[in-house]
Amino acid sequence: MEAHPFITYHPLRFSIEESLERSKAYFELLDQRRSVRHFADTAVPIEVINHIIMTGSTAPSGAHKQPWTFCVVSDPAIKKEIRVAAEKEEKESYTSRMSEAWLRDLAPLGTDWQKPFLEIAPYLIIVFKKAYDLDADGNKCKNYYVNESVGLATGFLISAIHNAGLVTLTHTPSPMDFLQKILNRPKNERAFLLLPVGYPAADVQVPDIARKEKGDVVVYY
Ligand code: IYR
Repeated sequence: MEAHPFITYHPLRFSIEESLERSKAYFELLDQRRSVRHFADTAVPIEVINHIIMTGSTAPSGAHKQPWTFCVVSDPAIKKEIRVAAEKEEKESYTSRMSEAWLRDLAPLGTDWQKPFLEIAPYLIIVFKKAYDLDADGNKCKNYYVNESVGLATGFLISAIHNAGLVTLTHTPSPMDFLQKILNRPKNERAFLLLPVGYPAADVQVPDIARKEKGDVVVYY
């Protein structure tokens, strides 16, 4: 592959005081994020969703391959089809595939096999990972660190959703291959994560859980 020309990068520059202030403000912003399972059906402009998606797509990726596709579903018939298929898998998971220990770990979060948010949220964003790409002649081109790359893009996406005053949830119906079929995705794409996006239901409740303290997540050497 031909080398890219290099250009001068002009990074953001802040004083120490500004860095302190901005790093604290950004932490406080993201620390307010909660996974929300109850949505309002209030409309959200597609331009907001487009900005959010393009923010996700700024994530770093292996060899800059950007091995992701974001599918945005607002069509009620497709949302319903996804809900029916997801609930079928989830019912099976909750009643026989998940271990006792797993169900016990989930109990405080109040999840179950029913997923009404898949129809209520105005948008479902389904993130697909591309195991490989196809060039113009149909040859397979390898992608690298696909899970890491798509995980990073999804993280950026979630922070952008929160920043816009919207809420989401990382929904992981398992197995997820029904999404590839319903959305008619090419065979180099695999569903990675499903995120309902919208405004929260009025007076929405979330589990009373706390995040780990600094001493539990960081070690200095
Ligand atoms: N996929 C199921 C179960 C589930 C699993 C984990 I790990 C969670 O943190 C939450 C739910 C579901 O989406 O309900």
